[in-house]
Amino acid sequence: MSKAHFGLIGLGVMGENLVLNAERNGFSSVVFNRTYSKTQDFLQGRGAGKSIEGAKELQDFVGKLERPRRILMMVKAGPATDAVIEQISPFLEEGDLLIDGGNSEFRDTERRVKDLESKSFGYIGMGVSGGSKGALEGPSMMPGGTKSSYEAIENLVCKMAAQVNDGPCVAYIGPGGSGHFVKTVHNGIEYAIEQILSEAYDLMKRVGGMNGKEIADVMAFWNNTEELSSYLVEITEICLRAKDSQDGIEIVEKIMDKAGQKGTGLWTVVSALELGASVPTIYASLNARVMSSMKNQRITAESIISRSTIKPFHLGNQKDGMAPLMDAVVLATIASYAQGMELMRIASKEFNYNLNMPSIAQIWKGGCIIRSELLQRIQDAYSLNKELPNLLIDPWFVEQIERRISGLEKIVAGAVQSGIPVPCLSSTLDYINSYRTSRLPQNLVQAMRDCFGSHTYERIDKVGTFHTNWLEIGEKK
Ligand code: NBP
Repeated sequence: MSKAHFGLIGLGVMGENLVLNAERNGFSSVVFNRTYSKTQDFLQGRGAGKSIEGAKELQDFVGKLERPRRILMMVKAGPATDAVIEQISPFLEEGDLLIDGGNSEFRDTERRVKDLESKSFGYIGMGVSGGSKGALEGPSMMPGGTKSSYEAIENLVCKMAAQVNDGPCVAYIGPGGSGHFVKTVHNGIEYAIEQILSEAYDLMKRVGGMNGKEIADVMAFWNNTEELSSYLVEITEICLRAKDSQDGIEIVEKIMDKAGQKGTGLWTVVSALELGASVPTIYASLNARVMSSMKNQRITAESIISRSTIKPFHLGNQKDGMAPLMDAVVLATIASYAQGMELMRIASKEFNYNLNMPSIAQIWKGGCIIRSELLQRIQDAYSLNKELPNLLIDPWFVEQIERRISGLEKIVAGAVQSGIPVPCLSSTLDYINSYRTSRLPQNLVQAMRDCFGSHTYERIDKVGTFHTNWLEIGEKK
């Protein structure tokens, strides 16, 4: 019997769809799942009548694959991934390749690449984005590891990936854990855009008094513009239109206002802090989730600390897509991408990833959760200038800032006066204002640090490191 082209471990939401995708693209497959009943259910259900067979034991699974073996693991990140690697390793032979498609922490991937390659196996850490539908129809994939390992799966992943005008949404990212690093940043940007759209919804609801249908109409308008046309705006409209079949009430209004933040969003912010990258809009979205989960405390605090009353202010007209609010959402979305790209640029230097920024923008244009028309502009900006320090200074983005900043200012000011939290919108304004200010007040921070701790400081009028005996020369009234 001929051996199968491709093996998949982990028949969860993603694994099931990815193996159907591979099979549809001409790769006969073998599947393995820890709980065998799931394998049986799959083979009798969605996998029936296809070039997919199952295996109950890992040894049998490995034996059914052509060499060098290409095995995709789609299991929970962390100890589960290590457990699978440990269990399958005794059955692998030189040149066989393991691909981790889960949301692994990039340092775990660095370790696994080294470990597996020292045993003459190949190892690819591959971020996969697109949810269950993307996994089936064509996801965006971010594979990192040794180039020769990538070449062994290039044909497979290029066929499985989403396709856009200039090619498949997959490309070699770089060595080690770079693929998972890029996926982590992708998810950080995803957190931010979700929060930005939620803040816009909150303002339209609480200040504008708009209902779900009216807000959904605005999302539809935004989705027809170059600046905001995106998968996340599209699904926001869909979510807002969904009604409970029992009572006709919008389902969104019945959902508990708590969101978790473990994993990739957290890792994005931790990496940014470690690398000295400024990502305030992304951080604000993470913190918004932390605050959201403190539901009981918020309920208590609302009855203790009196809140500002809502003072109506102009969010815009529905027929022109709530122009000032749209300005604010566009700039916060741009800031989220800019911060993510900046974080990757810094990480690329620090970890020698040699990331190709236009290529990353290209593979995010289709299949993934943050796909948007804006990514074409981002790709163009980095194609024009591979060393661009920040997207905000590319001419097209400068024009956006100049055209829209007064809208962002008005929206943030109005929200502040009404006591409505807009963490992503307000931190975007601070981000842009800080970035376009050549002299910030950190001169005083440096003076204080030198005053209490002799930390020294640099001067703008002479070269060197200086210390002042502040208590002697400074005057106190
Ligand atoms: P699911 O939660 O649907 O499935 C998890 C799979 O992991 C199951 O097949 C489960 O086997 C297996 N597994 C676990 Br849990 N512990 C295991 C262990 N110790 N040994 C062997 N197998 C184990 O996950 P999913 O949503 O398909 O996600 C899979 C990976 O892809 C995760 O890393 C996730 O973060 C990532 N991801 C998910 C999405 C998404 O939209 N869902 C998108 C992108 C990436 P069992 O059946 O025996 O429990």
